[in-house]
Order: sequence, then structure tokens, then C-alpha cells
Amino acid sequence: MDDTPFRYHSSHWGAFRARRQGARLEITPLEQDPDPSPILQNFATVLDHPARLRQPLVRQGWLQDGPGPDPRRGSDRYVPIDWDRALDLAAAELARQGAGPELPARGPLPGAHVFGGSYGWSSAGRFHHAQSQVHRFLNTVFGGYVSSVDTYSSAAGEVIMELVLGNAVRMSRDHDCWAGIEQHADLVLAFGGLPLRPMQIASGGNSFHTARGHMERAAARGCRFVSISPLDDDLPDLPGAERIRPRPATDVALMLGMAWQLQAEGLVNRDYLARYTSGYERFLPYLTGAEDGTPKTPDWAEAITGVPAATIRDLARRAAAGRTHVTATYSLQRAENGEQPIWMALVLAAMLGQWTAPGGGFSYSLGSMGSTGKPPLALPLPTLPQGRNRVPDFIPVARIADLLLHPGQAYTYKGETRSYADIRLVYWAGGNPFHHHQDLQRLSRAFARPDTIIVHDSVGTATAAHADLVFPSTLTLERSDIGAASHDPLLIPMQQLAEPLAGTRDDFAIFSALAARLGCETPYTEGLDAAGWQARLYRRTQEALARMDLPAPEFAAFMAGDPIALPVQEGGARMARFHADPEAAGLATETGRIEIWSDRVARAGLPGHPCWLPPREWLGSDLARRFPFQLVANQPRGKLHSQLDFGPTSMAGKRDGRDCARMNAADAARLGLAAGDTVLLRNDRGGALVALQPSEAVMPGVIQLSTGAWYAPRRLTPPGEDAEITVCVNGNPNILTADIAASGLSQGCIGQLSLVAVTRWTGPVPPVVPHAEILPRG
Ligand SMILES: Nc1nc2c(c(=O)[nH]1)N[C@H]1C(S)=C(S)[C@@H](COP(=O)(O)OP(=O)(O)OC[C@H]3O[C@@H](n4cnc5c(=O)[nH]c(N)nc54)[C@H](O)[C@@H]3O)O[C@H]1N2
Ligand SMILES: Nc1nc2c(c(=O)[nH]1)N[C@H]1C(S)=C(S)[C@@H](COP(=O)(O)OP(=O)(O)OC[C@H]3O[C@@H](n4cnc5c(=O)[nH]c(N)nc54)[C@H](O)[C@@H]3O)O[C@H]1N2
Ligand SMILES: [Mo]
Repeated sequence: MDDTPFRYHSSHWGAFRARRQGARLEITPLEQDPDPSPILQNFATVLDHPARLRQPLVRQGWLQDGPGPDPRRGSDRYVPIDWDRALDLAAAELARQGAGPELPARGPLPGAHVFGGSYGWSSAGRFHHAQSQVHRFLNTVFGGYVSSVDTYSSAAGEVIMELVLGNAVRMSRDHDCWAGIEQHADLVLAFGGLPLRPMQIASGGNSFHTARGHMERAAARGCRFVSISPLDDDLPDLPGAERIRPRPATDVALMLGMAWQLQAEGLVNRDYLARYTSGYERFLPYLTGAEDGTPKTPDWAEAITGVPAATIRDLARRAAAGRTHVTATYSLQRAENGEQPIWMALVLAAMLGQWTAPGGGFSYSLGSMGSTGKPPLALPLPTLPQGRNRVPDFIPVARIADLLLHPGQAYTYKGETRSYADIRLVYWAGGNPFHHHQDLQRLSRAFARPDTIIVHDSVGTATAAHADLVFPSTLTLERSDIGAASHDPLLIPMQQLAEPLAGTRDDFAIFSALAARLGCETPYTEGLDAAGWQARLYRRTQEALARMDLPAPEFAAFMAGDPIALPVQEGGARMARFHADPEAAGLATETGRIEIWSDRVARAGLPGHPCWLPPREWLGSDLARRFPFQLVANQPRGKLHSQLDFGPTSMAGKRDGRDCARMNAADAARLGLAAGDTVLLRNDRGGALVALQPSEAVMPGVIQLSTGAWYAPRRLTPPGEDAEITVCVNGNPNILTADIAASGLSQGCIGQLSLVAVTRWTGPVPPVVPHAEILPRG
């Protein structure tokens, strides 16, 4: 395609119009988007970027020695091969692992040894969604696969919310709480802040970035936003904005201090507790100290959090005096004992008892996702059927390294004891575990274990550099699709913007070709091509639109036209029904109420009420003497995760190609560090080289390094030391984070918080590894 006219497309960070100008894309956000995301510009240079994969690749060691465990994964070279040979090699290995049309009707399925969790964000289209495609493929050819449950976003929080509230999504996110806050709230207590940075994103699409406007209008009306976070820029500069900086991981102590004050001053809404909750009387002895001799007073909380007791008392009184909304970000629970702050935030909101009034109450993840706090759609979306997974086995998603390293080993999840499967084949499409997982050197050791690893991606990620067979996929920009998401009011024709780069194929085409070689083509494709599938998926939404007497164009007209406005649900939120009639519309918890005490949590081995459980790595632990800084590894401003890390918005946030870490200016001065210095962050798991940015916005004792730099481990001897350690020279924080579970209840990821030491890298600075060289080719 030469230069093209403007066409529509969509991404997790927004819908847009674009046209091709030579190898670049000119991108304009949707006119109606009040606050478009700069991340859109990362698409501008991707079409022919050197990081793109242009040919199937096979790992040299696998080609020579055949399938089997191999510690060379991650440091081997790759041989380009043609498509037919690559597909033959892959199909032969899949067949050896048991794939094919004849699967046992009962008894063990070959898929019981295949990990197809394939966690990751893929791209936004409803049909080409890579994770859905790989699941459908594995269900077709293996009868199923070992899957994964929960997310890296929210596992500890999701599990605790399910047990004590019924369901996190339906109960606390699926309602119009932004509108309520804008019009009615007096005070918003934002644990983890309400940062515009993460709210750029919503899974599947985010056409209208409305959070800034809601907050500005609320603040102009007099609503006060209090950001409780180690980073001051986790809340935009609103009139009257307040910022409180507890030590990271101590929010639950701050909340308990507030709760104690409410209880002591008779500010608890007893009616709300009686009507809508259960178990307060079993929590109270812990709060007052009758149980353990330690009253959870604001003074007690000050010693843990570093927040003055007077501030905590004042917050409690103000929260009880007006209409208060309590919200907690995902980040709080991506930490050891991450269940506790989310549960306690819910309990605090219940004690305030204002959830029955608009603008009051509780929400989870309002500051984490552009979709939270918006009403859900009133009609079904086009959805690719994934088929049936007949393998019942799964892992909590963040236990991937344990699964591969310890087949047969027992672990707990939601109070059950389970054991890890014996995995021989790993298939990943649409995710980047060497972005998302913790303790990446351990993950490398885990990836040495299977017989074979197959990865599809459009770029040469560190995950591809651990695979045996790598298939180069097209970009979303190079294909047509349907853009839609559960809380986004537009259905978007995602119009192809460029011809596929030579040598790449759609994931669907790759799976179709493999299915054909395995004798499973028809069950996989059902005789349809990509456009045929999209027309079929679209029909369901089109019919629903027609039933509602809304414009419902034929598929071809829709794909050639403008985005369609979709109806959203008005009223009827699940929590509102519960509040209207707690007997008839009880929650899906054991007691039907909000559980301040949970028997199921107690049976799973944790205390039965929310409580302060210090993690291993926080500023108050012994380990902080060796590693005195709390690393906050949060979401990157200029991209989604590792995606398009080489794009202009992302690169503008780096210094000489290396990711930047921010620390408090006084801490930097004390360590003799200046802006732009190359510094080493390290702990017992490894090191990361970053460029330093001193900043007043970061609380003392904290160093913030967002995720997203492409993992490039090198053996290096730190200045003044005599032994080599492994250092990510590009600045990926996940070489430093711990691969342990939030708890044995949820097994959630704890990537947000760990402890590190910070030193200047003196002497020659090791070069960064360019994106095109992460996977060594040729
Ligand atoms: N330390 C720390 N770690 C974290 C977090 C943290 O806060 N701290 N956050 C966690 C969270 S919340 C998440 S959700 C995870 C995110 O982790 P991931 O979702 O795994 O990260 P992405 O970079 O989005 O990976 C998506 C991959 O899919 C590829 N891709 C995109 N489109 C397509 C396609 O059409 N086909 C194919 N085959 N591939 C495609 C992209 O190129 C990219 O490599 O990270 C987690 N990791
Ligand atoms: N630009 C951009 N936006 C994104 C993403 C992205 O990659 N890039 N990823 C998306 C995804 S998949 C997800 S799941 C969400 C994640 O949403 P979140 O997990 O909410 O986002 P984070 O940026 O990781 O964390 C938000 C803030 O929490 C604060 N924080 C960390 N630890 C603590 C603590 O112990 N106490 C308190 N009070 N605050 C703490 C940090 O200062 C951090 O800036 O973001 C989404 N949005
Ligand atoms: Mo996430």
C-alpha cells in the first residue's frame, strides 16, 4: 500500500484515525476523545521497525538436538527458516505431544501436559485477539490445555473480593461511580491515588478518556481528593488536592488507625453494618486490642506508616462528616498480603456506611483502569468462541515458574490443596512473560524445563528469545477487525492501515495452517476466513442493536463506515439491588452480606478478618538494612507494558535508550547522585541499570522504576566488587522483584514492591541492548 486515506482503528489506549505516509503512520485521536493518550503515537514507527520479526525462527540448539529440557534457552542463537519448514517442524512436535483429530474420549488428554495459559494483553481486536486464538487452537488439537486463572493485574484483590463481596467486577466496578463522585462526593480517599497514567488504558479499548474531566468538575464543585500514595503525581493537580505518603505496603495500618478512631468516637454507621454486613463483632476485638493487647490506634498506625497520628484522626473525622468515597488501586494488592488492604478498604467504607448514597461507598480499581466507574454496555459484544477446554487443570497465573520447575508439587489456592501438572509443551501468543513475571532469572531457569516452547509475536521479545520456534505475527495495524470493550460506548471498525510486513502472518492464519497439518482444519476454521469470522461475530451485536431499534448496519457497511455508538446500562447495578433489598438480592458470599469476618478466609489459613500482616520486603523489615530503598515497580507512563517500547512516546521517557528511575531529591543528594547518573539497583536476585531522575514527587525511601524495558541480562561485575552478578542493562525491574505469592489464599503476583540498594555505576557504562538485538538472529 502506498500512502493511504485516513482509516479508523482501535487499541487498549484509545481509538484513532491513521493514514500511512511511507513507512510511518500519521495518527490522529478521535475528535470526541476529551483527553487522548500520547501512547497512540508509539504506533507511528512500528511498521518497519528493526525489532519486527520477518521470518519464522528456530532455536539452534532445538534444531540440532531436538526437543527436550535445555538451559541454553535465553542465550541461544536463532536460525531463520521458511514458513513451510517452520510449520512442518511445529506440527510434527505438536503431533509427537499428542495433537491430532483422534483424541481420547475419556481418560487423560494430551493437553494435560500443555501450558496454554498464554497470559498477556495481546491487541484490542475481538477476532484477532491472540490469546483467544491460541486457546481455541489448543482446545481443537489437544482437547484442552493447562490454563491459568486470575490476572497479574488483580489476583489477591480479586480472590478476596470474591470471598467477602461476591465478585469484584460486578460489585464494585460495574457501576457509574465516576458520575456519582462528580456530582455528590465531598471526599475521595484514593489509596494508590487516581493517576491519569494508568487510566489511559482499558482492556479492549478506551475511546473516551473521561477521568480527568470527572475529577476536575468534582473538585471545582468542592469535592476534595486525597491521594494516599508514595508518588505525588498519582493524583493530577486539582484544586484542593491533598497528598499523604504512607510507607509503601502499610495502607492497611493507616486504614485500621482510621477505623479505630471511628469506633472510639462513635462515628461508625451501625445501621449499615447491621443491615449489609456480617462479622463486625469478630473484627472489633482485633481493632480495639482486646484480642492481642494492641489497640490499632492512630498512634499505632503512625509508627508503621510514618503518617502523623493527627493526620489519621483528622481523615477519619472528615470521612465520617461528609459523603465519602473510598477507592483502592490494583497496585496495593500486587504485594505480599495484598488481600488485606483491599479488604480493609471495603471494611472502612462499610463502617462509614455511605454506599447507599450516590458518590459514597467503595470502588476497586477506579484509578487503575480507564474502564472502571463507567457503566457497562447493555448488549453483548462480538466474541470468538474458544471451544471447550476438557483439561480441568489450571494454575493461579503468577505460579508459572513454580509450575515448570516443580511438577507434582503441592500448593494451595482459595483454601484447596492442588498440585502442579507436568508440562512438556508451552505455547504463548499475545503475552510477554519476560515482561510480566517476577524474578526473571528464575523464570529463565523455569523455561529451560519443557521439551518445546512455541511463541508467536510481531517483535523479538525476551520471551521469543526463550522459545524454540518463533512465528512472526502481523500487527493489529496490518489487519481488519472489530474493536469493542465491555465499558466502552463505541463499536469500532478496525480498518487495515498497512499491508502485512513481508514474511509475517496473522495468528489465525498460523493456527489454521498448523491445524490443517494436524488434520484439524475444519474444526478450527469452521470453513471461514478472517472476514467470514468477523461477519459471524458481528451478527450477534448487530441483532441486539436491531432489537433495540438502534442503527445496525450490515457488516460490510459497518467495516467501511464510522464507529457506532452502543447503548450503556442505566441503573440496575448489582450493588444497588443489594442495597435496596439485602434479603432478596443477597451477595454471593457465604452469609449473603459483605463479610467483615470470613469463615472461608479463616479456613484457608489466614486471619478471618482484615489485619496488618507485615510483608518480608518493606521499609520496616530487617532486610531494609541491606536494601534500604523500596522499589515501586508500577505501570509505565509512555506505553502499555512492554508493547511498542521502541515507539516515540516510550523512547522520549528514556535517557540514552535506558529506562529512568525516580527517587526523592534529598535521598539522591545524600547518596551523591545527580540527574542522569547511571545507577545500579540491586538485591539478592539481581541488578538493573537505570538513569537516575531525582524528583520531589517521590517520597523519601522510595525508588520508582516502571515496568516495560525489554529484558537484557548481562553478567557484569559491579564497580568495587569482585564477583559477577546478572544485571538487566536496559532497566527491567522484574529482575529484582520476588517470585513469591501474595498469600497461599490467592497465589497472586507481588511485582509492585520489593527492596533494593542503590549505588552509582562508576567507570565505563555498559551499553543498552537495542530492541532489535534482544533476540539474536541469523
Ligand atoms: N514488577 C511488576 N511486574 C508487573 C506489573 C507490575 O505492576 N510490576 N504489572 C503486571 C500487570 S498488571 C500485567 S497486566 C502484566 C502485563 O504483561 P503482558 O500482558 O504479558 O505484557 P505486554 O507487553 O502487553 O505483552 C503483550 C505481548 O503480546 C504481543 N502482541 C500484541 N499483539 C499481538 C498479536 O496480535 N499477536 C501476537 N502473537 N502477539 C501480539 C506484544 O508484542 C507483546 O509482546 O505485567 C505484570 N507485571
Ligand atoms: N500507561 C499505562 N497504563 C496502564 C498500564 C500500562 O502498562 N501503562 N497497564 C494497565 C494494567 S494491565 C493495569 S492492571 C493497571 C494497573 O493499575 P495499578 O496497579 O493501579 O497501577 P500502578 O501504576 O502499578 O500503581 C499505581 C500507583 O500505586 C502506588 N503504590 C504502589 N504501592 C503502593 C502502596 O503500597 N500503597 C499505596 N497507597 N500506593 C502504592 C504507586 O505510587 C503507583 O504509581 O494499569 C493499566 N494502565
Ligand atoms: Mo494488568
